[in-house]
Parts: sequence; C-alpha cells; structure tokens
Amino acid sequence: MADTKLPVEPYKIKAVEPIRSIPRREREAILAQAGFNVFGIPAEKVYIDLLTDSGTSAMSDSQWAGLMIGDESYAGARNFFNLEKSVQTVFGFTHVIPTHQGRAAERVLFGALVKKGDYVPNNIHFDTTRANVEFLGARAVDLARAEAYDPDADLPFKGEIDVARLKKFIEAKGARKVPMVMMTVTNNSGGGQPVSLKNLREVSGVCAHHDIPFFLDACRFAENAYFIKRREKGYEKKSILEIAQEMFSYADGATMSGKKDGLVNIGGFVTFDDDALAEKIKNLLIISEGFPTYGGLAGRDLEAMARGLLEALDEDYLEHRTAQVAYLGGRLDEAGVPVLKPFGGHAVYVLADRFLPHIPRPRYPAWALAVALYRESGIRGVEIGGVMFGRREGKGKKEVYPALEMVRLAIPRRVYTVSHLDYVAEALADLHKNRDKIRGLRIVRESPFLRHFTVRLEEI
Ligand code: P70
Repeated sequence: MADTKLPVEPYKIKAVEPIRSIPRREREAILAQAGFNVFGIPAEKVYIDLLTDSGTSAMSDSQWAGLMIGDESYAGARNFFNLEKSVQTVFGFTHVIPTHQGRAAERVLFGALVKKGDYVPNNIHFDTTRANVEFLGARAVDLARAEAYDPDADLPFKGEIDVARLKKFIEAKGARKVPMVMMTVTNNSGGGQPVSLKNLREVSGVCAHHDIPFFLDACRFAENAYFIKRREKGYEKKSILEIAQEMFSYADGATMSGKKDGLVNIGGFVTFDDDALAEKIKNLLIISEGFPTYGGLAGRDLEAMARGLLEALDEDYLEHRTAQVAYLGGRLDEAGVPVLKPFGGHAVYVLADRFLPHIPRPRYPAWALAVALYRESGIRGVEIGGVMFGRREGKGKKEVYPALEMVRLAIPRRVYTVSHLDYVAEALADLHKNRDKIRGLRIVRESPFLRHFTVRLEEI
C-alpha cells in the first residue's frame, strides 16, 4: 500500500445510512428535555455518534448473508453449533453458553460463583461488571498497575493487573473470599489499554496457586491480541488467532459481549471448561435468557456472531481500526486537546479535568464536556468519570470520584470514515478554544445502580 498517514478503510461501502446535522437551537432544546443526559437523546438527532463501540458495528456482506441461514428452531439450531465452533476455535473452551449480551453472561457467571461478602478483583471493572458484582453484595476491586491511572504514562501494556498487589490482596482476604479473578481486555475504564501475555501468564499463575478461577472479560480480545502482536517481544510473526488462543489458554473461561469484537449488533456468551459450573449456569440461564442453545438470541443473531468473531481476527481490519483511533487521537493532541496516552484500541479518551480546569469534580467536568460537545457539534461521546463511577461513601454520603475524569469518543467498527473523524477533531479543537464558556452541572435525579444511563441533571 502507498505510504500514507491516513487510516485508509480496508473495505468498500455497499449500503449507506443517511445522517443529518440539525440546527444548534434544536440540540439545545433536546438537551434540556433529556435532562442533560446524552443517553436521553434520540439517535436521529445525533450527527456523529461516538457514544459507544458496542452493538454499533457495521456487519459485513458475509454476516448479512448469514442472517438468511438463521435456523429459528427453539432447541439445537444449526447456528448455535456454528457459534460453538467459532468460539471453541478462538477461545478454546468446551462449554459455550450464548446470552443476549455481555452483562447477561456476567450475571449468570457471577450468580453461580459469587456470594455476599466476597471480593472480585479485576484490572478495572467496567460499569456492568462492577454493578453485577455489587448487586450480589460482593465487592468489585480494581487492581490495575498504578500507571493505569496516569494519563501521560506511555506504556505498551497499561491495562495490566499489578501482580504483587493481587497476591497481597488474596493473602489478606483469604482465597475463600475470592471466588474468581477477572481481567478486562482491553481495559475499557483505563483508556482501552491492552494487557500483555506475560501479565496474563503471571495472573494465571497466582490464581492457580490459590485455586481461584480466572476469567477474562473478553469484549475486546481481538484488539488486545493486535497490540500484543505489535508490542510484545516474540509475537511479531504470530497470527492474531494464535495470540488470542494463547491469551485464553491462561484463563479458565471468559465472558463476552459480542457487541464489541464479535462485530454484531446484539449477542454475547460465557465460555469455560468446568462441567459442574455449566450445569449451574444453564439452570440460571433458562430462568431469564432462554434455552441454552439460543440464550435470548435469534438463530440469525447466533450466525452473525459466529462469523463476526472470526472476521475480527483479520489483521488488515485491526490495523485500520487501531489506526483510526490513533489518527483521531493524534489530531486532537496536535490541536492541544488533552488526551489519554497511549491511544487505545477502540476509543480516544479526552481528559476533561484538564480541558475544563474551572469546573470542580462535584460539578462533573467530563459530563459537562460531553453535553457541550453535543450542543456545539452534534457529536455524542460518553462520560467515563464522576457520574459513571462516583460513589457516595460513609455517613455523610460524601461523593468519592474515580481517578480519571474523561469523555470517551468510542469509534464504532467499520462505520465512520476519515472525514467523519476530521469533523470530530475540528469540532473538539473549536470547543477547546471556547472552553471558558462551558458550565458545570448538578444531579437532580439518580438511580442506585448504573446511574449514568438514566440520571437527570441541570446546568449551573
Ligand atoms: C461500552 C459498553 C460494555 C461492556 C464492557 C466491558 C469491558 C462488559 C460490558 C457489557 C457499555 C456502554 C457504556 C457507555 C455507553 C454505552 C454503552 N461496554 N465488559 O460502550 O457488555 O453491553 O454487551 O452488556 O465494555 O463500553 P454488554
């Protein structure tokens, strides 16, 4: 390919979906109506939607063709066996239990393993894993290496677990209180940062020593594998499939949201080897998700995921995807917009506390930035900061904030082109020039779990 700094798309476009920019004053009214929560904005009123890379992928022609061979039998649909084969090829575990999405996989797995008073370590729990652990009365504990919280630390594998801390933690609490250890690949809350095979091997060793099951939160396993190929010594010549297989070889199982590296709009699964655990989980699954060969999905959805999981291993695709993220990040960096580094696998993370130093944490600077970005340019990002991860602690219910206060610009897979990214970069650069005008917010209504999805706020 000709030498270019542009992330040139390794595909051509066969179907298009129109998008439209609406006038600023209409966006202003929509924000007020939505309680200044970008989750409350009708998607048709969004111009460039970087809310999430979850379930927003464009499917390939092969996946669309796969929908037509969807077998909608209640039990034993052929597409289940196709999915089982894909998962067994990549993940290497015997049991494959489909669920409607990642959080359902978490719920049935944790439901079978975790009880009140337990601790579940992770590098950094993302929102739904944390909520599912806490909903069971257990504690979700983050044990990422210290640099994960330093947005300037330029490390190849900033998503790693601090192995020494993990050991100490397990020894302090006693292995009986730790029913499982998880590792999120890539580490979403910490900037979409990968973990190395070396770290996976070490964590696996610690867990094996204490006889604790080790599970990967594998949503973005292919992006993680790509970074290993590029950054970990000795893996330059391995295929993405081989690297993924080695990643999973260190774990006892994985939960998966197919909505990310499964390249589908809906779907997930949990996979592992333990037969007794499979029986327990299938019983839980039948209560809410459905029979174990469909787990809340249509046969056609299973087929799309069976194909998407393999497509996500394509190196040209992964090179382009990570290049898109780096391109947007690089343009923002050049324009003086503070961004987390190095650039991760699925999103650019804007450092809102540096962008808006005049807004204190209790006035939610990242939330304010996400609101301003939509108001000024029709772009929707998401706050990963004080509203999503803040918690009220102690008698006074004083709010405690996470270390990082960010707006995540997640890039949907195979959806946007370079010009869309250019528009985003220019809009944010403009906003940065006028940052003094952005105001903080206060919460007027919130729910006890995952409050960011439904919270209502007002501007101060
Ligand atoms: C995201 C979405 C989902 C997710 C995840 C990890 C590491 C499990 C899940 C659950 C959630 C989200 C956040 C903000 C806006 C919209 C959506 N992450 N583990 O975008 O999977 O959604 O299938 O239940 O990242 O990061 P599922």
